[in-house]
Amino acid sequence: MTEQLTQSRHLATAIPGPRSVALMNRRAATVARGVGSTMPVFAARAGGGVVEDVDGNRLIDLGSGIAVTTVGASAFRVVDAVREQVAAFTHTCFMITPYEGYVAVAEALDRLTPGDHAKRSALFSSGAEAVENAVKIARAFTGRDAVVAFDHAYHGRTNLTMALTAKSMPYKRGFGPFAPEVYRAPLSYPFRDGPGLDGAGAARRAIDVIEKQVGAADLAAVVIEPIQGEGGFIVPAPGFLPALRDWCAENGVVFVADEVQTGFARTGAMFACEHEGVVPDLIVTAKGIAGGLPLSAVTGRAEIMDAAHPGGLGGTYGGNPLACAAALAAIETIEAEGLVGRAREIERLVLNRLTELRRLDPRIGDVRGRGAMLAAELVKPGGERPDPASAAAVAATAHAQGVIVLTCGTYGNVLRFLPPLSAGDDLLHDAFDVLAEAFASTR
Ligand code: PLZ
Repeated sequence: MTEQLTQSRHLATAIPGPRSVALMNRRAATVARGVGSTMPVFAARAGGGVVEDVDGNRLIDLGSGIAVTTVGASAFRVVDAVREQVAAFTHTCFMITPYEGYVAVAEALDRLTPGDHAKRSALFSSGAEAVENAVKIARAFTGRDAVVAFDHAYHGRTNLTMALTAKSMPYKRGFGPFAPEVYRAPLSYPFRDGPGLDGAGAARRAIDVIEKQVGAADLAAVVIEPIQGEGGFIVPAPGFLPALRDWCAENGVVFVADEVQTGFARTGAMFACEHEGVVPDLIVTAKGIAGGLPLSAVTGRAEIMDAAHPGGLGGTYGGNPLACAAALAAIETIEAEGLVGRAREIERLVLNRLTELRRLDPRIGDVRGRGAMLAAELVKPGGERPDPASAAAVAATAHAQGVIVLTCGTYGNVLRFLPPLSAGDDLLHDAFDVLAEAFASTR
């Protein structure tokens, strides 16, 4: 068992404290400035719903390291499993001498992902790497080149995934040329589409663009986040995803769900596609799969997955044994502790708090999300004009009071809430008390 961190917010120094300031100075002299950080605070320990910094401050974690530590940082089953594995062997390379953990993770993915068709999986290390492999596999299966991604999409920072990602700053500017044969279709964004455009209408709009500008005959895959993450926690209108899925099926196009951020209990279902009964051909997972260790996967229909020739998929570290041990323990934790249900409880608590805040603050134009993936979109009162300055001010005020909160969105105007599912109600209420004050003091 690991020592449990006290589950309360505690400010021992100003944020950042002197030790963090000293580490920030060392960092500035040696780490490339292109790598950013939300807060100038260095972590010492984390667990439950708390991150303790090097100055002894305990911060409430509403970020989970960007939706990774869904079971909590250092969840005890993960720690025990990794300890056991690290003592046995750290690496052999699955492509040289395989090991059981990799196979067991593939079996778990087979069991947990939507659909009861025959499936296969391949494991990788990062989300972007898995998205790239899903595209490789879809191209091998269809013999077609083109890939469609959506407005506001985020799929990673590698060359192909930069092309799939929509937002120029900070992800793409100056980093091109980008991979060819990537096309962009309009998303369903209910807050900005308005009530006139339902899910079916938004799907028709997207499909029209795809048919006219790409053509199904050349299209290998449609890649979509069932709820967009970095793009602003955008939940498409009901019917949008199923209509796209059906169009893909009718046209021999591989439907790829990027559940890197939404997967593994985060949205109050094991996978976000389940909320609309959508069964993707390929599902990409990462982040929450392994309790903080780097692991990602592509899982899907056996005939599609096996279109890639033997030796065509892999990588030195893909399905690293420590990461596989962590994944099995994280999955066991999700199931043993009923974390899918816990995500739904968190949804109720946080939505109540956000709805209350919205009544008091006209800058909150929209409150949305599912499970423990919730957001408030800030706008100039009375309209839809994005208000990124308010989002930044509220976040900075919360940071200073010991609450880790992230922003996102194409316009940078969305406050997003991604607590670990191991965070207790008292902690969440304290965090939202701090946020309420942050809203009041920045009005
Ligand atoms: N697909 C849906 O959310 C990663 C990125 C943070 P990697 N999101 C956090 C940043 O600024 O780099 C993400 C995602 C979705 C793919 C990815 C990429 O996953 O593990 O970061 O490569």
